[in-house]
Amino acid sequence: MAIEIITIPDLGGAESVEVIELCAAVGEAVEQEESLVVLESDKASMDVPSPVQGSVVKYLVTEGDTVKVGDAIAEVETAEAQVSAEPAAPEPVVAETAVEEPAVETPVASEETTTSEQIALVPDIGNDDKVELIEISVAVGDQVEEGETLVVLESDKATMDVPSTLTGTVKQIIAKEGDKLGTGDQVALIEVTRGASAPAVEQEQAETTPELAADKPVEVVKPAAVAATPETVTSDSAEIYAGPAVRLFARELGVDLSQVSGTGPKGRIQKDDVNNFVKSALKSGGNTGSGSGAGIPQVPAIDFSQFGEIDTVKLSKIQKVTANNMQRNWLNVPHVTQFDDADITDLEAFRKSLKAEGEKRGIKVTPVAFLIKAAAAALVANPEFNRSLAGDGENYVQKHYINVGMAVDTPRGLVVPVIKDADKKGIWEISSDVITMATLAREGKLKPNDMQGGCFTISSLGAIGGNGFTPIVNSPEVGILGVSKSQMKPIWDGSDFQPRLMLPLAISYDHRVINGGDAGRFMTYLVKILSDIRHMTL
Ligand code: CAO
Repeated sequence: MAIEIITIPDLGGAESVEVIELCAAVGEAVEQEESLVVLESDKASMDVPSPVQGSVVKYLVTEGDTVKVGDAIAEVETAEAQVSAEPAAPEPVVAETAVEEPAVETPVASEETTTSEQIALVPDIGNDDKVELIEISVAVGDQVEEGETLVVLESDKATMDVPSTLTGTVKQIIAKEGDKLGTGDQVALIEVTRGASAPAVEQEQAETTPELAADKPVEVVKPAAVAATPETVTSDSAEIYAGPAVRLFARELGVDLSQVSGTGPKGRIQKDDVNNFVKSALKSGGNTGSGSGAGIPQVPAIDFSQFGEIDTVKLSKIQKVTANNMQRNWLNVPHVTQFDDADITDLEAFRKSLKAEGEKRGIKVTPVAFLIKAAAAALVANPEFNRSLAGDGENYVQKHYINVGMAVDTPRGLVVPVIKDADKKGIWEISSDVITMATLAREGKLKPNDMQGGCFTISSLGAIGGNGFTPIVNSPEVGILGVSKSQMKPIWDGSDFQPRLMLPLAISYDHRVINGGDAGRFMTYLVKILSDIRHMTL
């Protein structure tokens, strides 16, 4: 048995084309010359036939992917060694070639060393979701060390480096930019060279089956489980089943294809579908773009270059998601924002008194840590803020756990890591969590799980400045605290003005779930415990 990696053959001049159909199911037998995938350029569709007979182990592309000559599209398991019928396709990949007289295609095993080709996989990324490959950090021929970054993945909320689990030379990059990868998916083929002291079992196996060297399966390196089926892609544009010509047509008309129903095979969107959509939108006076609908006029597209020099810069995925979420939350949530100042003179004195011990522990106690602790206490005391509206509009969900998110501004965009069980943690532990999460956020190494499960969010601009701002609720949470810069102010104590350090706070809340009275109580409680942190211990 051998695994053949099937690649895109010469496309007759087409640069890059779209995969519009996967023709066989995983596990299905394919004959030589039977179609594996259908591609579509802006001019024509073309079938990519399998150069071998076998069964499909895995597709390495999904519908909607853009591919070019030489890209790997599928793994096909063949019954015996076959020379690829497709001259442009690379030779079969061979693994663990501790063979004395290797076949021409197989890597060399000298007396001193054995060479094997192994596949580096995506390690555990913390959940079952597939995330987009946004950057390939190595090139074919590069020497990589174990732990060195092979590719970078980006989820809705964070980017993550995928380190190589192997040391060796990159022979082939199996994944490509735009692919959706999850734990266990294949990233790259690495040629690993080992010393002569290869394990006995490998030697023996190789000696007994030298003629099958080319038939041996590619060795898959940690973790063992490899995703066996192509996942449904989840990115907005990839979910849309339409060819590039139709996409271009839709772009020209300003049509958001996610709103168009396809009438072609398997729901594929055709040019007529776009035409009909525009006609019916014009008739009903609606809009055709990605605006919110509901009669909200769109901001017109403007060619700014007519006014001066400009650059157009692609938004990062996080920036796009943030933009969508902000618009969604702003339009869906009836916001009210309430303001107050907390007297943090004593709190700051206490925080500063912890400095020496903090240095010993290697932890900086930041103001945000106290705000998280105080918000957690306020959520316990005011459970209305620890609710979410249920999707049915008939119920709300009361949460009995307290997880507090903190907004962190990073070069890639805004992310909100979550401090879990903040009510059960002391200031040292919260401070340590804050530093860890903020560092991971800035390095783009947060895992999806680090950003899930929040009940309430804090957005602090205190280190930057400002008197106040109105934060947007991070729905489905119902409250968010905006913190501005503290200032010394003269505060009347009944007989004199006293210099007190006052911290401006703003709480925005979802008025569908929280009444003004609830918010007033929450804010008053928060101000009380920040002004006298002994209340936090009660
Ligand atoms: N008023 C006045 N000064 C403040 C302040 C406030 N509300 N909050 C923080 N500061 C001061 C701190 O005291 C600190 O000064 P010292 O070093 O002299 O103590 C300085 O500003 C820097 O603060 P920090 O960054 O150490 O602490 P933090 O509690 O503000 O934040 C952390 C901690 C890890 C969250 C932070 O480093 C960070 O990443 N902040 C990002 C905040 C952010 O991106 N906000 C964007 C929100 S967008 O919606």
